[in-house]
Amino acid sequence: MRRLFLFTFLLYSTSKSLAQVSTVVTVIPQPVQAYVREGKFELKPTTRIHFPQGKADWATVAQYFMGIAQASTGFQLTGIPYQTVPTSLRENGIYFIPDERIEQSEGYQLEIMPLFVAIRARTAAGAFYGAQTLRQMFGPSMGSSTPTKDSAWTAAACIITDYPRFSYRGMHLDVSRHFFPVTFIKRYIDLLATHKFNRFHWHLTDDQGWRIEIKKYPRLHQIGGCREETLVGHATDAPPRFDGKPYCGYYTQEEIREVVEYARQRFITIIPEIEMPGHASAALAAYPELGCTGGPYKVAKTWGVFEDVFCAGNDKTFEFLADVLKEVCALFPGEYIHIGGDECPKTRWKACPKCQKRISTEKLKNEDQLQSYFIRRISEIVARYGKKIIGWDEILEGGLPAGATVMSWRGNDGGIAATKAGQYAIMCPTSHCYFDYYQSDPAQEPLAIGGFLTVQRVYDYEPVPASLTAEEARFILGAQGNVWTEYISTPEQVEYMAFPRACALSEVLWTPANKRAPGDFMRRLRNHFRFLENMGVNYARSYYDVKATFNGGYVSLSTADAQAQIKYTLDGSDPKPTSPGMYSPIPLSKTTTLKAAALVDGKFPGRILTVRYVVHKALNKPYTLSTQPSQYSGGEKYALTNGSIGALRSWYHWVGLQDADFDPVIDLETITPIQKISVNFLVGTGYLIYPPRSIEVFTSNDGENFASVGKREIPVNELVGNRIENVSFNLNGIGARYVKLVAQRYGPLPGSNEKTWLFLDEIMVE
Ligand code: TNX
Repeated sequence: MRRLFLFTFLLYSTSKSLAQVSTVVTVIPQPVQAYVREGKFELKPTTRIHFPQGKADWATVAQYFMGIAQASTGFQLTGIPYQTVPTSLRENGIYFIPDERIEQSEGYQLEIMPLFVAIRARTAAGAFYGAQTLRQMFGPSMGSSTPTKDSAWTAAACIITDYPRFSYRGMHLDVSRHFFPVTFIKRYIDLLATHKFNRFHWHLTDDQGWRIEIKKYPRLHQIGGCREETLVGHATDAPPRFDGKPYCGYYTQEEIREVVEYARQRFITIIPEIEMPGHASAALAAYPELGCTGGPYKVAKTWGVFEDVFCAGNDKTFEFLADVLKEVCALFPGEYIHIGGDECPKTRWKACPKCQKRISTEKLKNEDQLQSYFIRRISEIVARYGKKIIGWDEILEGGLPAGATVMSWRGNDGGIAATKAGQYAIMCPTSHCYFDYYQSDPAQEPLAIGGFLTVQRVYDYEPVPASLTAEEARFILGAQGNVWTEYISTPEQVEYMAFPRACALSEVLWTPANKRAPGDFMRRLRNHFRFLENMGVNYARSYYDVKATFNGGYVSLSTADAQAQIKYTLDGSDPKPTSPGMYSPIPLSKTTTLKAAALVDGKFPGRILTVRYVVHKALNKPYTLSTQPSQYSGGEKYALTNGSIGALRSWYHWVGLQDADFDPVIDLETITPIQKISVNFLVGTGYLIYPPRSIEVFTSNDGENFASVGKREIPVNELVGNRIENVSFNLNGIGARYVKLVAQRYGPLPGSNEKTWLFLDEIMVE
């Protein structure tokens, strides 16, 4: 036995002299080290799966692998427990072998040889990750849950040494805003396990629904688990519209246990989140005596932050939460309970005699310290049940309780502050980890909360902030992708938002930083897409979206996938594989609707881009502006005359000024007859984008003396909502060299000092 062991270990060390060939290994996340060998292993109906006897968790891993392999191959594989590690590995066998010499607790060595496969690991978790790698080595067909006949079940011979970079590799799912059934939660867990995630943060309570049964307080799921109706469209749309349908859902304790066990078998620890003191409307609707005003309260039916929160002055609140947490701690075996702590307005506490009394008796300075008091008390309660708390980075405000772990979401600062205080942090800044954000041009994507986060940007994420010392960096446990579901109402949409961004994050969390390579990741991702397809995952094809720029009268098209060929049309029809391909910029001499899509292996995997370019007399003409745009420049210097029209939800072509008027003076370079001048403006009051008060147009031949040729006051009666409006002026063929347009800003919001924005896209001169 020893001999064979030594022999295979020798192989590892001599293999270092071989060139490391990675193109055969298309696994995600990328393993630490992979050496390709001659030949391949073939899985046959007669292949035996060998695993150690008397080790329940190892048997689970072997069975898990057999389950997957049988589902996709249709083979009835045989599992054989062994008593001692066999002295020689038999032909046609896949061996799971406990091996104390593997250093990392989640590490493994996978040896795929033409005659056998060996997965060695110190723990069953390591063996599980080895099995996941082996599964991907068999190719995309191994993702299928129904037998596929036409596949050769072979894996390239190789030796892979692998272990994770971070110990906390998390994905989150909000089941409060929308509820997802147990069947989907299990599937989500499977998808996480496939990508070697080991934590599932289950966001179980929020304003819009309490989703976990608590035996002592049945009204939580009975009342708190139901809302009257749900907002339709975006929270910034006005007037708000509702669907008129009650929306209910919760998990029984039995279901929770079932999910916990399912996750355990996939080496995933669940972190349950019970939100407090804010995001508590659903709990207050069920037990109004826990709020400062006593209610009545309603389960929220729209999205946002709500002022009614748990009363911090009432001891009943803590008794109630202690009872709730007792049941929660008993259900979830992990060491952590997430207690929320984010976005807790202090309005009610300021006006609440009990809260104010607490502030004085506890000698607290203010409501921030009352929040800190609240969290500290809860952390003591959780400690009594043998657990530790995680909280959103707001738990730093007013003092971080000892032993608490910070989940840093408003950038990296919360995480940095925690590590500097010698406490643990999990990173999930909105900038790189919010998978509820748009992943491509919002104009083309399904409605989402906002933001912009591409798969490439997720891949570029570095969880350890550069400002940390090596000692502080040890306190960064890892990172997490967050899937908030205000705008995600179906399992399909969860998959769409989570994948492939979770694939990128899995590599950020698993693969050593110096082995990460964006180009190679994209190459493997293309292959992995087929694996996801076979798993039936509704991943976003946004990666294949075509981007267009119109410059100097020419359109250039590009897509993130360098191997794709871009096909386009200029006649409004959908592109076909036989349509012209984009090889050099396309000249446009008249207003045109362009359609384009990326062709890969004879198919269009992504969306068809549709854009309208306006060719007009001011196209590409230079202009001056008194105030230059900063953040929203429309992408180029003369974006107001670049022929590109802005879209709702998309900022690409809009030029925005905050608290300033637009006053472009366009030089048409020669005296030009003008029939019409028109301009679009954007209204998005939720984003402080307001209509102009007025628009006035002037012309001139010398650039100094301007005459007004038309002025329009913009009615301000319909102020709310998101829309695009157009204003046009008929000039009846006046000849002029210079055109000046003055769009007067809306000005500060009445009753507040907030500065509004004004957004224009194009000044069209015809
Ligand atoms: C902020 S992240 C929240 C959530 C929202 C999310 C939407 C955090 C701790 N709080 O309640 O769902 O933004 O992106």
